[in-house]
Order: sequence, then C-alpha cells, then structure tokens
Amino acid sequence: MTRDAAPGHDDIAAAREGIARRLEEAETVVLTTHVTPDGDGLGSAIALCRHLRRRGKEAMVINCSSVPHDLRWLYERGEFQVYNGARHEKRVLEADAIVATDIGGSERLGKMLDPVRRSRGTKIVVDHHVYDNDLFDLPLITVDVSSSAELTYDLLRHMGARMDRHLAEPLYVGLASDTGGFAYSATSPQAHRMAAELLQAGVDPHSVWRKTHCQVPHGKMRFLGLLMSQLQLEHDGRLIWTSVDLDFLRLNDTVPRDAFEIVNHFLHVKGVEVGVFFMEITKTRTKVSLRSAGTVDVCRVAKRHGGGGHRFAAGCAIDSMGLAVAIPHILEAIGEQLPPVEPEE
Ligand SMILES: [Mn+2]
Repeated sequence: MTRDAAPGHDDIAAAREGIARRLEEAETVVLTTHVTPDGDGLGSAIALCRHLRRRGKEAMVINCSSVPHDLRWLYERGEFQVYNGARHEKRVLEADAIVATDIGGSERLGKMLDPVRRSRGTKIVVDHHVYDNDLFDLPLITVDVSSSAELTYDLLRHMGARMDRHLAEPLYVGLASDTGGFAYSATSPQAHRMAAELLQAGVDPHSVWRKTHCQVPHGKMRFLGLLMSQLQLEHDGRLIWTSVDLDFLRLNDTVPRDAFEIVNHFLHVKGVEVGVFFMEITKTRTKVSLRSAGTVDVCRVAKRHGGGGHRFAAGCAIDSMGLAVAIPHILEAIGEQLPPVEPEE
C-alpha cells in the first residue's frame, strides 16, 4: 500500500496544509517537545526551527527540561533553551505560534503547560501518539508513521524547505531513534525512503551513530555490567527482572537515569516475554519499568498501579510499597498475564 492510499490521508494532508499556512504567516514561533527530550521530539523541533529561521522568523526551541547529554550535539548555540519563567514566559504568551513535537499528552509539557495554555498563539502539535487533545488548535497526528520526524519531514517538504544536512541530520536522528535503528515494527518502506533521501541530503549515518551512541562513560558501562550480572529469570525464563536500591546507586556513584538503561536489554535475552525493572525511590515508594516482547500487555499492569504507557513499554510508581513488597507483588501480577505454554507435540 502506498502512503497515498493510507486511511485518513485527506485529513492528514489538510492538517499539514493548515499548519504550513499558519507557520508561513507567523513571525514569532516557539517550538517545544516533551519532558526529557528524545531524538525524535528534539530532532523534529530543531529541524522545523532551522527552516523557520531561514524564512526570517524569530524561532527558538524552548523546553521544560534539559536535553540528555548524548543529544546535546544536535543543537547549536542559541537554538535551544531550558524554560525559565522570568526569561521565557512573555515569549511563550506572545508567540504567534507554538509547535509541540512528539508530545504524547499535554501534561508532558511540564512547567510549560500553563504558559502554553494561556498563550495567544496558535497551538500546533506534530505527533505519532494518540491522546485526548485538550490544548492544540492545529493537530497533525497519526499513528501510521514511524516517528514525529517522518511527519515533520513531510511538513517541511510541503513548506518547500531546502533539505540540506542542517535540516536532514536532526530529522535522521528522530527517524533512527524511533525505529530503533530501522529495527522496530514501525520501520516501513516509507521510513527507509525517507532515510535514503536524508542521506542524499548529506547525512552521514556512521557519524550520527558515533555521536549519539558511542558516548557511554566507562563508569556507566561498568555499572550496567553489574546490573546485567544480577538479572533474575522466573517462569521458565519467560520473565526477567532486576532491582536497584538507593544504597547500590550511592555505592556505585551513579544516577537513576543510568540504571534505567537496563530495560533496553531485557528483550535481547532469548525466551524472555516480559522484563521488569524495580527502582527504589524511597523506602516506601518504588518505580517499576515494564517491557514486553509482544504477548503480554504490560500497560494493563502499569495502569492498575497508577501508571501508563504503551502496550509493550509501560511504567508506574507505586506508593506505599518498598522494594521488598513491590517485587513479589508485581512479579505475581505479571505471572498471571503470561499465556499458558503451548504443550509440545
Ligand atoms: Mn516519537
């Protein structure tokens, strides 16, 4: 099926046209993405920002939280700032347009939600997550794409953007990160076509990979190794888990964010259907991160404990349960969700 035959194509085309027209009129634009930006959200915002600046607009990416270290090379001086009420509130309130990319729910604007809500500007969103939209005037949302970068790329081409390395590189980072380096199920022929065009525009995939992925500090790699060596298997190897308490973090001089990386490795283990990571927040509060290989809907378990996410990647923070209580509690809940093993012939 070609993209043109995809359901809702007319709606998407109309949304794209409406946004292009609005951005063409606007003189001041604030771009933003979700709390703890990722390659897709930030890459999309930076690419759009660069095009708008070329069109003579006053554009800037402003976000509620800072950018993780491995993505800081993506923006140049003056393109990105962390939101600070005293410095940025007026700018947000008086912008002609605000564009949120990859946001996945208005509350993920963090401390920018309130000023964005009160802004007189047209509120635009470019996203591939679905949620109740209570904020944006012009949504460009479909789940039928690999990434927000793919939607942004189509929007930029529609706006007649000159696709050189300056625009193509952040878009490529978004595309590569949301397809897991062209491996996840969202990887479509269109995603590969887009990648080919971005390479033609000057992106060097090897250098992008080096800059993004080959920057792990030795201490963090060593810490991940320690965590790996502690992985536990249950239910005949179909459930894998581990936990980290505050003492362990302190002892290894590391931060929670480094520990959470372990969840990306759970599903590499042969036979694993669900992975669970437990992190002690306090003696009576535990954060739980869940990953599923596709049979178990881990979001259901997360939701039952006040969390959420996607079917195959979800999480929650459980109040009133320390690690010792949360671990057996959640493992039992997951165990109940595992489908019975097919008897061998
Ligand atoms: Mn995304």
